[in-house]
Amino acid sequence: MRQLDLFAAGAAPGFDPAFRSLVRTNLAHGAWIDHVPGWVHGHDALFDELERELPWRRETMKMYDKVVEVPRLLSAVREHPLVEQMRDALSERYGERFVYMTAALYRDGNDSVAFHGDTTARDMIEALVATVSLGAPRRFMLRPTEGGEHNKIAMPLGRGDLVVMGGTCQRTWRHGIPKVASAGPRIALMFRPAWAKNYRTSLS
Ligand SMILES: O=C(O)CCC(=O)C(=O)O
Repeated sequence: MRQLDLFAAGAAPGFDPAFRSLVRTNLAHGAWIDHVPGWVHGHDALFDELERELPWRRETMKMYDKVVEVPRLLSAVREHPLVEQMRDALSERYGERFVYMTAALYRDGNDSVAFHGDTTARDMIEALVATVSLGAPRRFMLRPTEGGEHNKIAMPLGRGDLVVMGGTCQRTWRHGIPKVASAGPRIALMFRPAWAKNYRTSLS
């Protein structure tokens, strides 16, 4: 962790441990979303540091009979004092230890993640997933698992926003980041509890 780099890049990053601007939205079917706009301040410096320093890797996935590249870069996050402080604050607030910290880098509008419920969590009655968005905002979309085509919710997330998906959200809703014509880079910093041990981006 290169502390000096953080200060050189602009305002030193930090976050609001009191979650003062938190707004909860109850969705249908027992799902909910907590949104804390601008939870992280100095987010530009944190974005720059993580983009530069994390060991980003490419993954592939099977699509029909082809193996294609996953359209974003992925990394585990370890031994980062500020990210660990965020994890501890989230664990305390939500009463669950967020042991797995991972990151996804959406390099531009071509990078995306399809609608999904997280592996393992989508088979659980309830689960928590917290995401901090750094960099250029992207549209985070939600729709109910069943019949959600005309019932979509869009939230632009970036610049230090925190979102926590809870209740039945992984099972009864699907979430994703669609491709767009043009977008700056964005990092999603994700915090998941012990159930995520088989989640692919947690393993490296
Ligand atoms: O980029 C995001 O905010 C969502 C990422 C996500 O859903 C995932 O990696 O499972």
